[in-house]
Amino acid sequence: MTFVKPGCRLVLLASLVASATSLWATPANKAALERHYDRFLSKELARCTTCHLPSDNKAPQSLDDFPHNPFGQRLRRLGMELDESGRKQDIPARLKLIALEDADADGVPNETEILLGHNPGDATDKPAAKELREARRRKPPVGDAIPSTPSLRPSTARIS
Ligand SMILES: [Ca+2]
Repeated sequence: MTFVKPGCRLVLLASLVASATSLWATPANKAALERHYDRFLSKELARCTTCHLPSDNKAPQSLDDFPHNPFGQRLRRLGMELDESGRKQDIPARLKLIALEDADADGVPNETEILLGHNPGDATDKPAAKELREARRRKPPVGDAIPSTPSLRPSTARIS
């Protein structure tokens, strides 16, 4: 049996907790995304690939084996910025802050893409012009939490 000094045990325990936290962060963030958009989130977006690039790695060792797509990178970077400034940096707060941004530069705001079932981190997946026209015509249901977000209000939506 290997002897580990008490001080080293604490460091070892801290590093194990830190690595476990980073491994569990993605499922927690995915769950937060699902809670935030609730029934407005399509099944296709209730997946890791909403924030991460697809991977064929069957034996991942860390989150580095699952790089972020542009949307995931933006969420991650914003979380670090908010944390450094001591502001609330949970997933709902971050999603609201980048709702009108266009992470994948496909011309459609992040939240518009999400609500129309398209990946905000994949420029090859974006709503067709017809979907955007129909979305502009729809009035948000009264009393729903999600339609109160600015990107769904016809006067503030930046759908082109
Ligand atoms: Ca997209």
